[in-house]
Amino acid sequence: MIKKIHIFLLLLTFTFILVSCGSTTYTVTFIYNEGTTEEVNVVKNKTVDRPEKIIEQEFQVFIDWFLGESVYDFNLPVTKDLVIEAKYYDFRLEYPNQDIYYQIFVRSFADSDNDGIGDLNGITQNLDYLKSLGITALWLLPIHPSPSYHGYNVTDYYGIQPDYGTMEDFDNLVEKASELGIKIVLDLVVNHTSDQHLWYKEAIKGSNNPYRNYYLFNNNGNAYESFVGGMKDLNLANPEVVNEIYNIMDFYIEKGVDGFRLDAALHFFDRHGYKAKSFENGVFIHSLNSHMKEKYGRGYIVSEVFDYNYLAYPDYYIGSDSLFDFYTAQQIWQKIGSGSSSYLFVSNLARMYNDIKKVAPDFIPATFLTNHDLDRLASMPEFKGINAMERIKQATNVLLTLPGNPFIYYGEELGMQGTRKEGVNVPGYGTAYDEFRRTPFLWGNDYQTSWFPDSENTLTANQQQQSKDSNSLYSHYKSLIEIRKQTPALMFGNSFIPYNGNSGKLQGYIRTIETEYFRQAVLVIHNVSLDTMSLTLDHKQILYGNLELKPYETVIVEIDYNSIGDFT
Ligand SMILES: [Ca+2]
Ligand SMILES: [Ca+2]
Repeated sequence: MIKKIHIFLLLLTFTFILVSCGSTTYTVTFIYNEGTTEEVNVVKNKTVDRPEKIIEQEFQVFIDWFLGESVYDFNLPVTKDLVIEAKYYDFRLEYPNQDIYYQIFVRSFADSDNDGIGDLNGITQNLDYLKSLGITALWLLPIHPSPSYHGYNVTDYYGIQPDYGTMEDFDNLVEKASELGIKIVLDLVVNHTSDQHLWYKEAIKGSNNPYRNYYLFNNNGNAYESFVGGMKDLNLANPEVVNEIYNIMDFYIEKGVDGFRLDAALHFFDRHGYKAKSFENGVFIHSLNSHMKEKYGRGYIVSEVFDYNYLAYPDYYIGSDSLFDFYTAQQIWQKIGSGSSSYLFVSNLARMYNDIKKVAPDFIPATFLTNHDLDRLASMPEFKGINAMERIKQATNVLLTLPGNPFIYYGEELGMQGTRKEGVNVPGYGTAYDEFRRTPFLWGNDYQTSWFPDSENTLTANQQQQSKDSNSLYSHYKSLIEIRKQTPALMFGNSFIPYNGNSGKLQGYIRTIETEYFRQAVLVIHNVSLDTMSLTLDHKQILYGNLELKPYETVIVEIDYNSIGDFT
């Protein structure tokens, strides 16, 4: 009892002292990212400690703690309740269209209902796979009704190929992908339609039909076609056709799609006896892109100009955010793959980048190693023979350290094989050509499709196997993607400065980024030779690899931004 009285008196005294000294406390509220808050009580006229933890989200860099518009001074005594907010530089806001893409041929990717054909629900159910691989955006090959297996002759731009599912399935995919921060870009095939499209069925009824001018008929009544196989070129000079295209774009942008891949842009204004000029195609793309951006304030256009010569690329950048970089792809095959004239690799790329930059300073090259119209990388002669896997991995290192948006063709992360075969008869399928470049993704589980009997990948390790192997190509992709995402100088912007130590054995470049709050310089060096190369570099940290480069290895180091001049 006496003890209790003592404690009571002690408390009373303590309270009295506190009150007599005027020692009130104030609440300092720290607001972290996404509204997470933490409250700290501070005695009047004392200082508050700077929080130790900083919550950075993907593609954000912490700037500082702000009281209102000013950086908070943690040396100041606290004299009232305060709300101090963390501010971040968000690269996503500055570079809204820079992503790491995964290109999906829906028919071959993932089958959700066991009919052997890949479908939209199969993608939705494997978004966790894509998220874990690290990609941030998907390009879906055509998803609309079409008489062909590949879908590039569309019969209804507002429908979903029944094999692939329904419009509800598509909406669900967009919603679920968006929840994971994965964008969706659709193949917009408007150079031509199927000859089974309603517009064309009308157009052939006679020269007075209202749809006649949707196509390019000559005096003999033949509609122009850039490609054989029931694909009739649209008349893109007809404002009614342009309006139809605007409506298709609006329909999907309003569904939450993030942009479009323009198929066959090289052929937009071709007609009977006339080859389109790159300039007029570029200006047309500009009209589509500005329609989208003016109406919705967002969107992304990546154009397919199937040309290994880059001279026309600047014209296409008049209207495109991105252009598929066939030139760089070929440089990678030749100079990384087969190793011919490797000493020219970086200087060749720099020359192209500089030419494009004059026209489009913010250009985003859409880099790739291969796609649905090309043989698989692992099947190319350039990537066969000695050190084949090392060279495939180095090609991956190049892809994931160059400027722009890397596009990974599904299955490349597994090193799938596939080559075009010229009209061979495939038992159980029929005559096949490009199907071998577009074969079922190797899940090794129930999602694997079976619409085409693949005979080229019997020895390729499947996804289940490769995900358990830290040395697999899949694991390599995953780690390089992770490094790119965590390194703003690699992920954003289009800087590319040749390294001054380039030779026939080493090819390197510096990637930089500079913003008001953050700057970074990263040096990437590829050993393109069969010799082990030991490097001595003054660096801040090694992001990947090590300075003793074995044949076809790559090292990525962060260097002091002020020392760039020492390396260039
Ligand atoms: Ca299916
Ligand atoms: Ca055309």
